[in-house]
Amino acid sequence: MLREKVFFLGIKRIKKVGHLAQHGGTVNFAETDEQQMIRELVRDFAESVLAPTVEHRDQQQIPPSAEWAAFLDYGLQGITIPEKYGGSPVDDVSEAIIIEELARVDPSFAVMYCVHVGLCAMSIALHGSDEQKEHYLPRLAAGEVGAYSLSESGAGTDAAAMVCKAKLSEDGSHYILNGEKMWVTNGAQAKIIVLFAKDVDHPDYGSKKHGGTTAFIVESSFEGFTVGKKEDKLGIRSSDTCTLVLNNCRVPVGNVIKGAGNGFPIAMNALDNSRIGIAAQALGIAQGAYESALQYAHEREAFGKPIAYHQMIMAYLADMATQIDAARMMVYRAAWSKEQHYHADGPRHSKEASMAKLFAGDTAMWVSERAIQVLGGYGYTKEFPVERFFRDAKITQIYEGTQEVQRIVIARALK
Ligand code: COS
Repeated sequence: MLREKVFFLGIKRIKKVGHLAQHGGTVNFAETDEQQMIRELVRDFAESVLAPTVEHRDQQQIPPSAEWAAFLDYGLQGITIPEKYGGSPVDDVSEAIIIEELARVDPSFAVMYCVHVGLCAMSIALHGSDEQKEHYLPRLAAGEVGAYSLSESGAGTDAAAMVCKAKLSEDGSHYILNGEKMWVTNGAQAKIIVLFAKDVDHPDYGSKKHGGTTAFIVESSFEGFTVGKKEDKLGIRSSDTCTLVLNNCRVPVGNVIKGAGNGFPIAMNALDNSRIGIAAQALGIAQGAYESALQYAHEREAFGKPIAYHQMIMAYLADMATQIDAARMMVYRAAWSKEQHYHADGPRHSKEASMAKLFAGDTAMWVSERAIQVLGGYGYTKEFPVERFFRDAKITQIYEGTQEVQRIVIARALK
C-alpha cells in the first residue's frame, strides 16, 4: 500500500500550490489531496520506522543511517530535484509538511532531511551549472547524503567573517582549500557538501566584507578533506554535527558554483529556503510535545478527575494548541511565498521565512516546556518524550540563524 503511494508520488508532479492559495480572491486553508496523502505517508514512516529507535539513538548519539536507508524507499529525498535529474518534486507546502511530520516523532531525522533537500540539493538545483546538476543531483536523488557548510568558529551569525581560504592551484585546475568549518549537520555522513570559502585572489577579497566568498561542491572523498570533532549536544543528538577540516583540500575548478566571488548571495538564498524547513521542524517538535501532554492529561487523574479537566491544565492545553495553530499558518504561508517566488515571479521570501522560523522556534520552546509542566515529575524523566522534545526545541532558536538574526532580516525588510 505504501509503496503504491510512493509510486504514485514518483510519477506525479504535484503542481498545485496548496495552503493559502488564492482562489478568486478568497484564501483556501484546505490541504490538497496530495498534501494529505504525503502527510499520511510520512506519518506512517515516522511512527513505524523512526519511533522504535528514536530514544536509543538520542541517548547514544547514533545517526539514523538505517532509518535513512529505509526512507529512500519512499522517494522523498529528491523533492527539490527536477525529474530529469532523478528527483520527484513536490510543492513547497508539502516539503514543510514532510519535515513537520518527521519532527513530530524524530527532530534529528527531520534536520538531516531538511539539510539534504533544502540546503544542499536545492542550492545545486538552483545555482549549479548543467554539468554540476548532471553529476551531483542524480546522486543526491538516489540518497547519497548532502550537507551545507557555512559557519566557522568565529563566523556564525556574522557569516561574512569566515576565514576559510581558497586559492587556485598553479596549473589552474583546482582550488586548494584550507581552514576549518563548524556546526556541519550531516558532517560525518555527507558525501556531497555545498561549502563556502573565500577566494583570496578575488578582486573583492579584503575590500568587501564578504568579498571573495565562493560556493564549492566538495566531496568527502576529495584529497585533503577530513571530518573533525563530533559535537556532544544537548538536543538533536541523533543528528551528527561535526567540524570539517580542509587541509590543502583539492576541489576541481568545475565545482565552483556560479563563479568565484559569487558565493555569499547563494549562501543567503539557501538560508531563506531552508529556514522554512527549520520552522517546520520546530512546528513538528511543538506538535509532538503537545500530543504527549494532551494524552497524558486525559489519562492522569488528580482530585478525582483527569487533569485535562482541571482549569489550569485546560488553559495550558488551549494556549499550546492556539500557539501551534498560529505557527502552522506562518510556516505554510512562508512555504507558499517561497513557491510564489520561484514559480510565479513573486517577491523574495526572506522576511516570511525569518518570521516563520522566529515564531515557530519560540513556539517549540514554549510548548515543550509547558508539556513538561503538564506531565509534572514524569515530564522530567526519559520515560516520556517531552524532555527530549524540550532539549530538541532549543536548537531551533539557534541554527540556520539565531532568533536575533531572524529579527535583523525581518527589520531590514520592513519598509
Ligand atoms: N538572498 C540573496 N542575496 C542576499 C540575501 C538573500 N536573502 N541577503 C543578503 N544578500 C546579499 C546582499 O544583496 C549583498 O550582496 P552584494 O554583495 O551585492 O552587496 C550580500 O549578500 C551581503 O549582504 P548583507 O550586507 O546583508 O550581509 P551581512 O554581512 O550584513 O549579513 C546577515 C547579514 C546577518 C543576515 C547574515 O550574515 C546572516 O544571515 N547570518 C546568519 C547566518 C546563518 O544563518 N548561519 C547559520 C548557518 S547553518 S549552521
